[in-house]
Amino acid sequence: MEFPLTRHLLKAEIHCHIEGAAPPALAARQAEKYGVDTSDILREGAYVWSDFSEFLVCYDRVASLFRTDEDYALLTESYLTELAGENTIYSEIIVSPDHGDRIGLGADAYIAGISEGIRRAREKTGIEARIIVTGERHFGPESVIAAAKYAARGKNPLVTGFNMAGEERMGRVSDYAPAFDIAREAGLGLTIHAGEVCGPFSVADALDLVRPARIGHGVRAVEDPELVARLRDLGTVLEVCPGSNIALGVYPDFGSHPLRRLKQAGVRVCLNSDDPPFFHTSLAREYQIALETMGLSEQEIDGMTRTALEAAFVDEEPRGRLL
Ligand code: ES4
Ligand code: ZN
Repeated sequence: MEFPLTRHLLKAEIHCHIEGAAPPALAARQAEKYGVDTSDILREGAYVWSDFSEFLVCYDRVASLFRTDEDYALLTESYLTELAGENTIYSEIIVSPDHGDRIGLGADAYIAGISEGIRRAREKTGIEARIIVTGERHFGPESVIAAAKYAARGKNPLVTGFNMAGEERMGRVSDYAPAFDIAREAGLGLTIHAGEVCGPFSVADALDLVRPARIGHGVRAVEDPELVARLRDLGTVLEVCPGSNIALGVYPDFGSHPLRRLKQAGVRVCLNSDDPPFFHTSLAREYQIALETMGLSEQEIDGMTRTALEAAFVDEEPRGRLL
């Protein structure tokens, strides 16, 4: 879909899950290639799920349809090429070595495929991208710690950060803090999904125990004014994904989404697509909605793009060139 009102704006995002970027048509082709029945998760060209738990199950099923490094190279290349076509200059891709392991590909080949996709897209379009290794919270603390150890080995220069995604209601942040200690020690940028499904306590725990530069979502911090002030004072960047929040029912509509309130309170925020085809969105659509429905000016939107690039886990080159 075209979003002409924001076509001319440069865009950047720092929160998109690689398997979450798979269009349903591509997932269907993969399922056919590997002879997998997907009638329960793919219907009439759309993913089928009804709440956050079902979404996570659907996500893991879609991930299991990508089985070789070339499958991942093609997925990454097509996602980044589409983004570049919407005037996007930078993307940070969230990847989970567990998904590589679970289909028997292995984490190295999984990340090599994604890196190859980045290389091809950069060559074709000039788009820059980096990789954020993530642990999936619902796979348990051991697996999140293993993901951090994997990222900390530092074998791939495109891997610049560590994240935790998945079921926020599982366990407490303290169970997973050792993973972030490992990643911090290795010099990786830290970000964590918090305050998406759970309330302000989840964001406070993340700040206390992880000390991340950024938080994935974090929007429910708005329920606690003192926490909002703390985020503002720390300069923590919230990777806000409005379309994701609406699709998952965190807020009923864009009018009640807290992006603008957080921004006006002085919290650093940026726009992201999260799992675009799962949530019937794209980065361009998020930009368009911010402009048309959420009451943000072009100048404010440019400011959010700048925030994403300032907060990117990337070296001074290319940051200086992109900013
Ligand atoms: C996710 Cl929207 C969301 N939340 C938490 N974990 C995720 N993994 C992929 N998308
Ligand atoms: Zn996410």
